Amino acid sequence: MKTEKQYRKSKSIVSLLLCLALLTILVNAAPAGEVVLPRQSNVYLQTNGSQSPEQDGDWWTHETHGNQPHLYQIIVPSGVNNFNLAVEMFDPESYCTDIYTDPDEQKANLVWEDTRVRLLDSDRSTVLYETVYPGGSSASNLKWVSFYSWNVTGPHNYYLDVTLLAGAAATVDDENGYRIRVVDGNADGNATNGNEIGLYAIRSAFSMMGTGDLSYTFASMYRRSRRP
Ligand SMILES: [Ca+2]
Ligand SMILES: [Ca+2]
Ligand SMILES: [Ca+2]
Ligand SMILES: [Ca+2]
Repeated sequence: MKTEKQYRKSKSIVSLLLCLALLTILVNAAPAGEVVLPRQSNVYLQTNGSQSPEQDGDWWTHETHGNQPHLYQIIVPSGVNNFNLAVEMFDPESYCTDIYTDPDEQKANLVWEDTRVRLLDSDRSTVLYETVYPGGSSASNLKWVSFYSWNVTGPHNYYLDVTLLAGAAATVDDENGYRIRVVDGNADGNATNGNEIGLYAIRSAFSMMGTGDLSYTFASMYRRSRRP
């Protein structure tokens, strides 16, 4: 078993966080309309507890800075009619048994915290569904699991927010890596006619896993506000 010192040293080598301040498009060109966020295999989304180490780079969730949950957007465009939208998550819980393949980190309080994922309506506040993935549970560890599926009609925007929850220990400092996917974002079978369901990161951070020189490529979409 690795000592805590070894653990921290290993993680400092393999992980690099990049905060997103802009709406970022990460649409995957995977078969059958699958849309995965993020699309590169050695990169995870990573939501950190509000008291996680500041130097790990998650401005959005830190209690003295953004102090907000990570936020993702699902855009259902016009032309989608009563389509069953299924969202799945990879490794949504905070629990790690292999520091070289799993980006989850327990950090200094040595307690695994729970992670809450909520589906919000277009107003970003009405909660349509939520589930809590228990910290320290192997049920979803390093595997895809269903989050939720529901019927959608466009145009309509949905949101997902992800938050580490403080448990009995009060401190919440885990760093939870995961992925999100829309199982099939191509409601009409035509992948190029502009009505594909999209999955986007609005507030998030990334964790890059691997050794040596690491890189990640992504595209950003800037929304120009209309002049009055
Ligand atoms: Ca895990
Ligand atoms: Ca913890
Ligand atoms: Ca995880
Ligand atoms: Ca289509």
